[in-house]
Amino acid sequence: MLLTLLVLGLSAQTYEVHRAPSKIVVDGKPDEAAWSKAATTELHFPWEQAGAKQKTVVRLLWDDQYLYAAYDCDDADVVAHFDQRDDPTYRDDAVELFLNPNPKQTFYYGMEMNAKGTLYDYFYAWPQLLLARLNFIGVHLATHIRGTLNSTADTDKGWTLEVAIPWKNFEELTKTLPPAKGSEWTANLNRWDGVEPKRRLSVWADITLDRPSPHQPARFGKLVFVD
Ligand SMILES: [Ca+2]
Ligand SMILES: [Ca+2]
Repeated sequence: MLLTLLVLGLSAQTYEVHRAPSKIVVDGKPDEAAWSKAATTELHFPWEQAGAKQKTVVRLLWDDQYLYAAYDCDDADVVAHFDQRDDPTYRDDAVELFLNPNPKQTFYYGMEMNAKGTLYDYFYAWPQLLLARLNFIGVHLATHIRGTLNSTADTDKGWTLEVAIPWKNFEELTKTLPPAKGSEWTANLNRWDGVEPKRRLSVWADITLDRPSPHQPARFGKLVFVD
């Protein structure tokens, strides 16, 4: 029993999503006053992989229209090439947002976004079927590179990403949108950093697989929506 509690305690990530107190402009720079009201959380590195352990800080906010996310990625060499919707952006420098609005089941929505601001989105009827034909409607997404994209001639500082997702995109899994205060979704927040053969996955919720993978909805962390 004690061991079970310890294991659960170690795995349980919880993040309080605060309401944005003022307007956010989705321009790739999460520097609006509203972002200072968001809790910060840092991704971590459960697996041994090649490539540097570069820091990623994530923040989430919400308002009547949107769920917002901001990623701040330290990165000495920012690389991204894919530029079409539903391209395999996870092979570039990319961040991911996996969202399950109804944790009684294990289907979820995935968004994988590279440093160019290209979106690969899908509905994952876990584990049987990944439906990439699902395209979120009305998403605002932008990135800002602190350095030079796709140039190895210099040393970059990093990149940031802002995204705003209209609530209606989650209506297959919940009718309460925006979420009622105190309601709980589950999620994972991830980053693919670098390109093969030197690339590394960092995650928010450690999903305890032997191999690097962010997909394991039973092990996602918990988002709690608050004022
Ligand atoms: Ca902004
Ligand atoms: Ca899609």
